[in-house]
Amino acid sequence: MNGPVNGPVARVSPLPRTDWSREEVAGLFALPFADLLFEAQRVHRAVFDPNAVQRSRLLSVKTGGCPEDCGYCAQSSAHATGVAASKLLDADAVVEAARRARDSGATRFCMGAAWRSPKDRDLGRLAEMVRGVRALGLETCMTLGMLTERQAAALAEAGLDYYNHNLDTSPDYYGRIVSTRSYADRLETLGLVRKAGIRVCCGGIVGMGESRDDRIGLIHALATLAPHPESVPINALVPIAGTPLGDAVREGRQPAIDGIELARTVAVARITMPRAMVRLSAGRTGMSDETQALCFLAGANSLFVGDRLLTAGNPGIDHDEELFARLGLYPMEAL
Ligand code: SAM
Ligand code: DTB
Ligand code: SF4
Repeated sequence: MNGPVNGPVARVSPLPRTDWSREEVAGLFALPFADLLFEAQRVHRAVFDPNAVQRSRLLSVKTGGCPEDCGYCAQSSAHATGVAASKLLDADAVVEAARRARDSGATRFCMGAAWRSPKDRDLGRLAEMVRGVRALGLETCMTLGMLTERQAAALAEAGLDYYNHNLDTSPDYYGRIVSTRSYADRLETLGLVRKAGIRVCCGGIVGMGESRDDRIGLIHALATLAPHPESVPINALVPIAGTPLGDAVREGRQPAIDGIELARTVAVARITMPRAMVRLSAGRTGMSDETQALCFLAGANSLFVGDRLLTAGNPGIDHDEELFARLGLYPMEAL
């Protein structure tokens, strides 16, 4: 018999555990696909309405010219990607974009900046953005790079609901994708965000040439954060021309993530972090509707909507409305 029914499955519970062993996470990944999706559905249904999907909208509030060398990123100044660097947007322009996002059905507005870390002098304007977006009745999220304790406290004071800071991959593979910061740096900022009382959005990217073991390592790292991140974005690499990781895919040296392996990753995130919003994040333009449907079945319950992520494209609202209708999905009300 293939399915270790008395193995990892027996320990699965909708109550969040943070003591997952690597072996348990590996055991989940190794389950027959139907058993894995069945467990993911069981956990998902114990915690969430399985047909409700939360919708977030992204805006790049400061684009390009980033001093970090993340091998996947269009905005790193280490890569010639053709993305022009721009200054931090005015708060008014950001709030206007948030209003449009709200009117098109998003409940969370995520503001991203291509920084290693914010400058203290930017905090006033960032706080103004948070206050303005919140006043529209939207949840707020920012992703600005590494923070100091004081910066995290200032963002919390402004009312920031979520901070996005991804671990991206396993601790073992991390050095292959970024050299300008360490896994420990990421964990430190995540700790400061938690300490400031801001909810954590933390996930990773698949399809960067990592092994199954690295995907296990990523989910293990996330699922042993205590408490778990409230949001877990699972990004599929968007192969950006001019980036080392993007070019490897574009030139056929590296395959894109397999849809079934992506769905497995989503399912293991769902099972190990039952109360998290698991977001099928970047890379949906490269996925079939069937792959996305598998990911919802595997427990994804959040998406980025709109035709743009930060710099890359995203399926537009019309396509997503049609997909929702075909699958009988509906928007999740603000939590
Ligand atoms: N500079 C900040 C940072 O790195 O934390 C915030 C912005 S950064 C663009 C946010 C996240 O987007 C990254 O951590 C990465 O996980 C994801 N990302 C960036 N480029 C991507 C790509 N080409 N494909 C998939 N995910 C990507
Ligand atoms: C996350 O995990 N994915 C989003 C958000 N957090 C900030 C970003 C995706 C970026 C995709 C590439 C781009 O638009 O340049
Ligand atoms: Fe900079 Fe973030 Fe892009 Fe890395 S992922 S290069 S830190 S914007």
